[in-house]
Amino acid sequence: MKNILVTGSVGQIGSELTMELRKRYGNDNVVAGGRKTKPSEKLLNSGPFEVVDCTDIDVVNDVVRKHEIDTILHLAAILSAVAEANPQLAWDVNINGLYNVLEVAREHKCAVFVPSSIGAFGPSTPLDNTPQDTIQRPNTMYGVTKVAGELLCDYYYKRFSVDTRGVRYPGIISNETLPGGGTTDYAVEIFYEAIKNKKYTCNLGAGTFLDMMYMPDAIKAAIDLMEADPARLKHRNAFNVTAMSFDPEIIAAEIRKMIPDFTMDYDVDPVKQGIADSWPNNMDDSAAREEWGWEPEYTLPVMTKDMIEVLSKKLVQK
Ligand code: AKB
Repeated sequence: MKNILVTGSVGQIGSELTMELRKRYGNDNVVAGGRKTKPSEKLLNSGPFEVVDCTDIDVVNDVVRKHEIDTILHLAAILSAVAEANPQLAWDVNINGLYNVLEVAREHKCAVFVPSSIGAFGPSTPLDNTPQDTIQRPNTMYGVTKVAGELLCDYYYKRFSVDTRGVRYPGIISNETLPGGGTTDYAVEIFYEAIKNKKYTCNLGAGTFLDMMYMPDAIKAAIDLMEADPARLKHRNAFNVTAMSFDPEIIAAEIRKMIPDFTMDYDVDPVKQGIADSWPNNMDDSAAREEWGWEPEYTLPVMTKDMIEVLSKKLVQK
């Protein structure tokens, strides 16, 4: 990776991944691509920024040519809850946008990282210890676009030798940029509300187990996979990766260890609950461990402590 483009660099993962890539590969060598949302000062001032709407292939092509990009980390996507509210938009961004990026990558011989998600699974998938290779019949537009995206990336690798790689991210917990319209967002919101108001109303019910990961591990997964020896990769796209699995009760109890008077009640969102119920409770990520040495650093207690410490300082400063 020498000259890198990150699409969706203003989003939850993109904003932190771009900064880490700039630290490792040089500020000027990492182009932050973003669409509507205003980029942070940090992102704007630390390196090149380009307005990139991935649904416009000419724009993607121009930016890749202008900056002599050899690697694209394609983070621009519509998340699960927004995708259910606007399936046409989700198809356009998640499928047509990905197709454009892959076509440009084919022409310019770029490597491409594309995140898939636990959303690529569905109700007929084995939901416990979900295997790497298993039934994928999602019943959400987000899931449909994620499975199609995994297959498209495999196709571009086999047919055109585009170096495509990807992971199936679980819910990502972070303290820098808020997630934008996912089903797992509660696991971030709970920290903000616990610190600000000592109470939280959860939109997923007790007993809803989902895989989760702290942002530093999510960044590590992307970079480690892109740096991995290609000869060892049997799966390439869509590696299961996870760091922890919990339900709302378990994370609330963990937060209570540091904020003892924190309380939580429930107002379940039926759409989000339906989506969450169709996703794995916990995935088997042994293929990622074997093929490129994946190993998360953050457990639930370590992540919770760090989230509360970082956010407490950040929210006081505001
Ligand atoms: C979402 O909830 O939509 C995302 C995801 C798990 O892909 N966070």
